[in-house]
Amino acid sequence: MEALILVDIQHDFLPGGALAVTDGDAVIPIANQLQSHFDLVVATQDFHPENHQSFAANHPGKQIGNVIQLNGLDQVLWPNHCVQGSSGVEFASDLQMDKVAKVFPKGTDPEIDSYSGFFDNGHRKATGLGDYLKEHGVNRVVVVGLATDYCVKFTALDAKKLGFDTTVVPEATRAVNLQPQDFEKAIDEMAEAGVKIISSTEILNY
Ligand code: VGL
Ligand code: ZN
Repeated sequence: MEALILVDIQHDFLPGGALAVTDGDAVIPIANQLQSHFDLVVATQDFHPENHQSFAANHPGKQIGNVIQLNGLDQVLWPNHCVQGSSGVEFASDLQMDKVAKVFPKGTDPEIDSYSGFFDNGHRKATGLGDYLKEHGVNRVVVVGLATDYCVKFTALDAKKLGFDTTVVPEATRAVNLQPQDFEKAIDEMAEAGVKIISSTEILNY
């Protein structure tokens, strides 16, 4: 059983959004095309309360991009984004959602961030995605979405650690690139961890 994991394809990560990823909307048509090639499609949703401690605005005197210590973990400070109840938290309007069997919200605890779709950044609590995939007999996952250097990377690394045969399709991802090489670094880091890196054509032409 193969599952496609759509990571955080939400308004706030698209051009014009609160944490816009350059060219983020380019992932949508590929994500849509890929879906019919999978037994199961699931999505993760960055889903923060207004008082989330990853927001620079909740730390007077701190700037976006600063790194703080949050409950023992390094935390990059972001603009307010994907706030529950806001339009920015919604999935991209052009993203096909009818095949998505289940949505896994993450980042709901104000005290800890959650880049991975499987666990928070401290690996303290699971979202349920890992158990869900295993219950559905999934042994292989393909990860696409936003952003390559944060939520895609940590979702793929956790999938691999959990024992799934894990693939990332780079052209179906875009990076935040706080540093200019972060996209390439993220791809290299995933490859070194045993994540397969392939082109979407390898799936679409199969
Ligand atoms: C993400 C930064 C903060 C992501 C989420 O989806 O990659 N990045 N929250
Ligand atoms: Zn977030």
